[in-house]
Order: sequence, then structure tokens, then C-alpha cells
Amino acid sequence: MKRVLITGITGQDGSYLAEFLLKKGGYEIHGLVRRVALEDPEHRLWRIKHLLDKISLHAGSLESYASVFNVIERVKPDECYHLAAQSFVSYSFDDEFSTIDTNINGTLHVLSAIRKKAPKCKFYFAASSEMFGKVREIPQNENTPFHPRSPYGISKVAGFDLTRNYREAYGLFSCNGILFNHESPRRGFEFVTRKITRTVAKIKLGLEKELKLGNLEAKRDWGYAGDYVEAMWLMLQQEKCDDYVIATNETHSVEEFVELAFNCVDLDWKDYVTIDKKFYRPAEVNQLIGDYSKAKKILGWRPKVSFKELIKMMVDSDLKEIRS
Ligand code: G4F
Repeated sequence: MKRVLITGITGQDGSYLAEFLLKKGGYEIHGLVRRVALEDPEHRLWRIKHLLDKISLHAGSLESYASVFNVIERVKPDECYHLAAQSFVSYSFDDEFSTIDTNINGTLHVLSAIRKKAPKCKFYFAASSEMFGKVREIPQNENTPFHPRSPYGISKVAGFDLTRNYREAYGLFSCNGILFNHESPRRGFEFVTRKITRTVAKIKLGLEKELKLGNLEAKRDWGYAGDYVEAMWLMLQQEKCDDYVIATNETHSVEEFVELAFNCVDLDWKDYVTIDKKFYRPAEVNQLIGDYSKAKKILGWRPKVSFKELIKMMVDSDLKEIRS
């Protein structure tokens, strides 16, 4: 059995990855979680509720080197997927200090502990298309220069560089997955896609009257999270560690997402959406679109769920959840 450690196992990606590895078989799965999560499983472990008897959870805090070190010493993982982060871009403008602290030091703590206690462990870092920020070329690939536009984006560039440096300096098998936006019915409500699909479902069921949004013109490359965790795993199964863009090579505006989501319930979005400046960001990333041809060629990976299918999946799931 291979031992795997997932930080951020309680999140969208962590839960899909744990499911994916359990289905693959041959994995003993460990997750690093905050102590508060263990104390409040109802609210904090809902995404992995159905897996709890098949995985082991360890209390620890990314901000504490000692606690990360202890968990890695205990688990001695063969593979480590470092997914935990303060991942809400908007919040990173309100509290840049905690975002920078958790995302940069957290990554450094995991890398350093692996180097000391499990140097053969293969390491995956959840890098992000937010690193491209004010994009220098369209579409973005592994060679596109970074120009982050938020404390979150800056923290991910640092994590990317740390991951590459541990590879080059200490020979660690460490990969960066540069994932573009990826969504699902398990997405947090603060992100625009889930905010939209949840509110559309509530409006349809008569529980809400309007949807307040910020910048409708921003464009993103949106894929399905369930597809993207397979790419993470594939990166760690290669002979050579490397960095990969994972995306759909399509871009759509927030407005297009809104329109299609309302179409799913036969409503016209213009009757319900209002603009609220409070959801605008001090610096916006206007357009992201990823070129995943390297992942296609080397990993044999491609996205399976289309933009339209993703929106329908999320709206249907929100309708079902609210009805029940
Ligand atoms: O859903 P978002 O908050 O995601 P964002 O900022 O693109 O970041 C997500 O994807 C990254 C990968 O590129 C991840 F690294 C990151 O952790 C996260 O998962 O916002 C998407 C767009 C933005 O342009 C935002 O300005 O939607 C626009 N938007 C318009 N109205 C809104 C809203 N975003 C939110 N969250 N809420 C709104 O009301």
C-alpha cells in the first residue's frame, strides 16, 4: 500500500482526490486537518463525510512547522498533495497577511518536513492560473511569465518557486499543477460559480428575489474539479517531475455563466441580476485561458465535462439540495 498525505482534504479538490485514490486502490489515505474541523465535523467535514471510515485524519496547522513536521514524520507519505490554502482571491485583499502566511509558510513547512522526513515522497503543489494575472499572452502555457494581481496570486507564485527550488536544490520529486478555475457542486459558496448556481436555484424555488454580483465581464477558463484531480495524480506517476497547465482551453465571461445558469431553470437573468460595486476587486484578472497541450501530450490528460454540462450539473445539484 502506498501512503498518501493530502493537505486540504476537506475542500472541494481534496474530497474528489481522496475519492479518486480510493477508487484506484492501493492507497492508504491520510489528511491533515485543523483541530477545529475534527471538533465540528457536521460543518467542516461534510465533503468527506462518506469517506471518514476509509481515511485517517491528523490534526495540525500549516502555520506551525512543528505540527506539519510531526504529521509527516508519523505518516511518512509516498505521495503528498498540498492543496490547503486560503484560496479565495477576494479575501486575500482584505487580509493579505494571513493569506501570505498560510500559503507561503504553509508550503515551505510541508516541503521542508518532506525533505527531512520523507525525501523519496512525490510532492504536488496546487499552483494557480491566478499567477498569470495581467496576462502576457493568450492562451497561457507553462512558459508564460507571471504577473499576479492579488496577494493570493503572489502567494501562489512563491509556492510555485519554492516547489521548483526544492526540485532543483534537493532533488525532491516536486510538481506544480497550474490549475485554471475548476468548479463542482462541492464548490464553496463564496466563489462566483456556486454563488450563481445556488442563488439561481433559490430564485427558482421562490426563496430569493435577486442575485448581486460584481464584474460580469471577467473571463475565466472553467473546468470540472472531478476531472482535474486525475491530472494531479498523473503528474506524480511520471518518471520525471515537471510543471503542467491544467485547463479547458476555452474562456467564458461571468455574464455567460449567469445566462446559462438562468437558462437551466427557464428564467431570464436580466430580470434578477444587479451589480454591486462591493464585489469588485482592487485589481482584477480580466481574462484567463489555458493551453493544456503539454498535459495532453505527456500525461494523456484532457477535460471531459463541458462548460454547459458543468453549469447544469451545479444548478441541478443545488435545486436537489435545497428541495431536500
Ligand atoms: O469565483 P472567483 O472568486 O474565482 P477566482 O478569483 O477566479 O479564483 C479561483 O480560481 C483560481 C484559479 O484561477 C484559484 F486559484 C482560486 O483559488 C479560486 O479558486 O471569481 C471569478 C471571477 C472574478 O473575476 C470576479 O471578479 O468572478 C468575478 N465576480 C463577479 N462577481 C465575482 C463576483 N466573484 C465572486 N467571488 N463573487 C461575486 O459576486
